Amino acid sequence: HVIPDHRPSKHRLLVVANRLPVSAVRKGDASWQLEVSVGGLVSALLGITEFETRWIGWAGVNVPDEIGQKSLTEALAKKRCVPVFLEDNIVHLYYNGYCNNILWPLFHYLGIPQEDWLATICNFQSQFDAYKKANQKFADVVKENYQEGDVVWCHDYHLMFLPKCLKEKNPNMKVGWFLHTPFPSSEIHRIMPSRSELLTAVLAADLIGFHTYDYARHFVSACTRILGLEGTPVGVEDQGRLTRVAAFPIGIDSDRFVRAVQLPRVKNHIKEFEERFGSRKVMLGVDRLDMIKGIPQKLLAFEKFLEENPNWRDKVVLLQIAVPTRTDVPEYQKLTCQVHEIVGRINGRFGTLTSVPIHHLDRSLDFHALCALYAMTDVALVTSLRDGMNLVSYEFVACQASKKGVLILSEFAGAAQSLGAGALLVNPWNVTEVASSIAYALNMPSDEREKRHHHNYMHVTTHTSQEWAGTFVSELNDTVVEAQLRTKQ
Ligand code: ADQ
Repeated sequence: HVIPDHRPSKHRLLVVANRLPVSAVRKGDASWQLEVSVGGLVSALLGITEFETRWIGWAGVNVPDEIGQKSLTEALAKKRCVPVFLEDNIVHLYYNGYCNNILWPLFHYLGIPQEDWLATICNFQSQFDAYKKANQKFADVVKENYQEGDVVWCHDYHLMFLPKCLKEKNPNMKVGWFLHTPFPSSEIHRIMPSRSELLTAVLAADLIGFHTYDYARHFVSACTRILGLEGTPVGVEDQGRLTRVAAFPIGIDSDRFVRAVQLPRVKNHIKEFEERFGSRKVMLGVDRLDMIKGIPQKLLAFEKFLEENPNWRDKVVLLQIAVPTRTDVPEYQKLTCQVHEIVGRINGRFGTLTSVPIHHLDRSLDFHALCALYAMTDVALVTSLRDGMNLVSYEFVACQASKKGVLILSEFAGAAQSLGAGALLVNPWNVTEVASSIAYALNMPSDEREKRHHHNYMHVTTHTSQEWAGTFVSELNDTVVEAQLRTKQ
């Protein structure tokens, strides 16, 4: 049957995410410097014109005093942002502890970090309590800002309890939840002491979204196996109430990248890089320095490639740009050391007095330099051990209209399901396979490169972030309207 369109002209969309898209630095008692960060989610939501968007999230700073809280709230209001204030000890247990030490590694199949697994298990309950408390704080702020008819879109593993908190307060609120990481096999989710509570809490939402069909399927299996609920082709049913579960693969604001490579500023960067690397082929890795990105595995594969292909040694360079994250965590510090050690070894083995095979940078690049690198690269190497989607692979493709370079992509990144036909898919744990894919990519005939690039370019430029956000929000709206009609019948 046809669902009547009950959508009013300009409803508000409340986007709730752990971090606001703005970072705040305190300049004085009542003055703040705000810096907007243009991440994937921000540009995705810029494309939604049907709704008036407001953000609710943590500003990333501890503001214990009322004067500060009031002035920051006022400053952020001009950017359509509403802050959630969290005390330091809650942030420590909720964000560093439960979110990043437990959910992040488990959702990426890494298990509990080995170094402090005893402490993690002993502190589990206090971290979980802090997680629930933090989610409740987010819910309080949503409630204060909610107006009848608003659509509320909760994001990511930080806020799995939020749908429950929101629906308890207002069962009629339209609530959606989207996970940016993978949802693991139910066998992994089972490990979590809070496995049932988490699933039940998130099921309070009207619509649950994942990047891929596999993640959605894992989630439905977890609900059937752990909670004993019924999985249907469209979601999970609990005592007659249906929560819709579906795949909504994210994209990028491809126009922004396609246009950027035409800018004189970017063209100058490209020229500079081309002069610097001369006739050498350029391979590129751009990642946050995180365990899930498989940077050591990538380097080992490149080393094997150089070992097996002496003729390529002075003809190729790998640029690895790794932006540091969570630098205070020992596990991440260890990863940095490990990466530096491997880079040093490879450069020592295969470098010459005038050149080295790997340029490794521990930093982020500005947007224009990044686009220039994407545009002049011959082969991009994405070797995530697990990755919800991986937007770097999309950004690379969007910037390659003229070069038509090759994408080597991990089969464990969500992007493998959308760019798989154009990319060379690899298992990042198999360094021999990755090394031979590098050789294949560098030698690939131009007609094959063009065909593969065309496939990916069409995908990236049509499945954009704006389309992703628009589809999710309108499905959420329709899901609720449909459910209301069903209960009236
Ligand atoms: P991330 O794990 O951060 O995102 P990704 O999707 O690749 O991974 O996005 C990273 C973003 O940061 C890209 O826009 C990229 O340009 C930028 N970036 C990364 N390294 C950089 C560097 N060195 N310099 C400059 N910019 C850099 C999470 C999930 C992903 C999922 C996204 C979106 O882990 O799987 O695709 O959310 O849902």
